[in-house]
Amino acid sequence: MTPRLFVATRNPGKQREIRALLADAACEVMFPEDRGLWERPDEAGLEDAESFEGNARRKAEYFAKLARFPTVAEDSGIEVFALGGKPGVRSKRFAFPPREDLREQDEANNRELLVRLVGAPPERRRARYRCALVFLERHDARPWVFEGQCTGRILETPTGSGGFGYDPIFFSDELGKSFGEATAEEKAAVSHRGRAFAAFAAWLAEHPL
Ligand code: ITT
Repeated sequence: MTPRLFVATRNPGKQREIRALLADAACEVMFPEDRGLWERPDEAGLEDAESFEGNARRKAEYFAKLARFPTVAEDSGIEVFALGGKPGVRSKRFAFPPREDLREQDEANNRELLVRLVGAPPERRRARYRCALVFLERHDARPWVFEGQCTGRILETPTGSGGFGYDPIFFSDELGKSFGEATAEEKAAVSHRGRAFAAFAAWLAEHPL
């Protein structure tokens, strides 16, 4: 039987990317809704650690306990160097606390970041995306951590409609265009998430579930 891997994210943009990133891994990928795990009130306080790794670890432990399968969780976000790394671990709730309507949330976050950088020259718009991924064989097992990042700058206006979140305003150094303009494959090849999951997939190939 194909081993199953639980992926602890409810974000549809992440789910789409992670499904593709793990397409060649020898496992069946399941998300919370595939296990009938609907959002509970205690999930709201899960992500209050001060690091991406800390948040990913808390999500992985929480869901591994509920799902009872080997579990991977990731926490990610964008850091603008001239803003001291903001929004960072608060990327999702930069403009306001999390809302049901993710599209509205993403647009408000992008507006907030653009407002904070009004008039800033290119060198003050430098930024990076970061992703920390934590894998747990069981909820109380030793955590395995994988990380990825990619650099770029914040554009003055949103460009392109691909990806999700901050993608239309993130101009990738490596692609020479925004993640909003990139295809899913182009983004996956250089993105923070693509890199973290590539490292995890290589590890999985050596440590089958
Ligand atoms: P889960 O916790 O359920 O995984 P989430 O949306 O709450 O989903 P995070 O707490 O990790 O995810 O928040 C990450 C935020 O950072 C996300 O809402 C986006 O605004 C932003 N972000 C992360 N990766 C991104 C990417 O590849 N493209 C655009 N924005 C991204």
